[in-house]
Amino acid sequence: MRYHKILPFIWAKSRFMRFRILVLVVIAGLAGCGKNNEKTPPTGPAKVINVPTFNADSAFYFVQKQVAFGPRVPNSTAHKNTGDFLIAQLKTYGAAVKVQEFSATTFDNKRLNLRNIIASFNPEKKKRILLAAHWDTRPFSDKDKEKPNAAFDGANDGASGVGVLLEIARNLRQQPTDAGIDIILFDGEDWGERHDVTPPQLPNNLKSWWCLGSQYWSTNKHIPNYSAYYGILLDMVGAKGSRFAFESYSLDYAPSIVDKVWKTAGKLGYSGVFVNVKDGGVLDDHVFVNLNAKIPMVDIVSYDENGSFGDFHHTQKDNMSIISKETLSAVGQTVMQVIYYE
Ligand code: AHN
Ligand code: ZN
Repeated sequence: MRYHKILPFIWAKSRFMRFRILVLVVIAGLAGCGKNNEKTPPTGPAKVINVPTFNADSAFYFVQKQVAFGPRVPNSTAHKNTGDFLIAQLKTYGAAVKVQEFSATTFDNKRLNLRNIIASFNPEKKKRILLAAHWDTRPFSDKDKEKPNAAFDGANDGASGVGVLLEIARNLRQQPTDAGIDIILFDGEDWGERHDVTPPQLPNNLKSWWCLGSQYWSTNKHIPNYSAYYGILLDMVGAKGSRFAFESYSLDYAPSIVDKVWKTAGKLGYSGVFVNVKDGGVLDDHVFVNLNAKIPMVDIVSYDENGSFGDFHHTQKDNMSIISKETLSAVGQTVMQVIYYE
């Protein structure tokens, strides 16, 4: 017996014992393989957490599902039905859902009935992270040469961020995070002034014609003394070939969160999507969360190389044909990695 010199402690006397040891070793090995997606932490002490795998097929389905309701233009039936669907879906994932109803006036003097949808996971936890996206669609594709007045699908602008958050919510039911998570779906983000008009003067209660839902929520929080450790906003996170640069309001208000998110993306292999490039500021829902609610929030928002939102932005081309599972995955897996390590 040559082996018993090398491995004396596992070289059992009888063939039966050797077989039992072999079975135990195989079982232990298989148990180890069952853990999926084991990653080392992005920073700090060496705790290892199994972060679930973000399912891009599921996220894509959630984007498609919203688009199938029709353009989610405030005051329309599609908008009402989509809101009802989102509330019901978040409840199935075990979240405590609050609906904040309010109305607001637009630059073109329409009175809108709006709903912010707030889904809380583990509402008793003190340490909270806020994730957000807008669920409404712009009422006109004013950058479209042929149809500047028609509604459009908003697959990327609106539905993509919500699709990623629904897929994260689905994972939160199956595997909770240590921190409490609040998902806010803002309404009325996208009825800002047309690019071809000069808007009227703003009323006292508004700082912009854009972002009506986040302006309302940040000055009328669903829980009066609500705060969060930090927030992450997702806006236009589904298009093929997207790239996410450092957005400048995010850098101003929440530089350490920008660092955390982009470093995490890099470690997961998404540095081609989350680029380490500074870009301009986007007046988006995170600005009002930072300014009014004083919660440091970053915006993951797509720019092309020229600092614009892509040739499909606010046109009829913003439909399912531009949605990419790779982009959805890069964003979803990065956000999950970040929140499961808190
Ligand atoms: C402006 O264009 C002023 N803000 C971009 C916010 C936005 C519009 N996000 C989606 N659609
Ligand atoms: Zn938009």
